[in-house]
Amino acid sequence: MEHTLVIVKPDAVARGLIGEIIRRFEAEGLAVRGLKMVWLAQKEAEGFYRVHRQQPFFDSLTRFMSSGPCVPMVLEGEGAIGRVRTLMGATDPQKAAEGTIRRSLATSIERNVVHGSDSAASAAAEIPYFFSRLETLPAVVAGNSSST
Ligand code: IDP
Ligand code: MG
Repeated sequence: MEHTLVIVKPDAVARGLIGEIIRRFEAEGLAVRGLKMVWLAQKEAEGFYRVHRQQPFFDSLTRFMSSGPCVPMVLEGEGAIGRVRTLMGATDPQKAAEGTIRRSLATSIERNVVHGSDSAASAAAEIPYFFSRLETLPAVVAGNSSST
């Protein structure tokens, strides 16, 4: 079983889309294994998105991600990382495939309602950024390399 970090971003929380976004993942057979609401400080958003620190959109992105509460979660399933990326759609909602979460719900390339880890290495770094071992189920803590 694979695990990935998903975040319902502050734009989606403000628009009342938490349930709709979780519903779309659950409807595809992905299981919620960790869930919380947090309000990041900008420094914490900068830490999470540090790979993008040289990007021109970094300051705007981290202000957006700290503009209100967001809902990080751990999703579990066979091939969960890739499946979540497919269900989310491209970063730019105008380029996202029909029926994807971003195409259906996002309002701009920045305010694109959802985050999903882009690789096993990213998931392994991003899950513990938000979740301690007390806050996830045992299989999540064991990691993506586990055979369970
Ligand atoms: P991803 O979320 O599809 O993996 P990344 O390239 O990792 O996309 O970018 C992280 C986040 O930064 C995006 O989800 C989006 O919120 C924001 N972002 C990416 N590219 C741009 C841009 O060109 N302008 C503004 N914001 C952007
Ligand atoms: Mg990314």
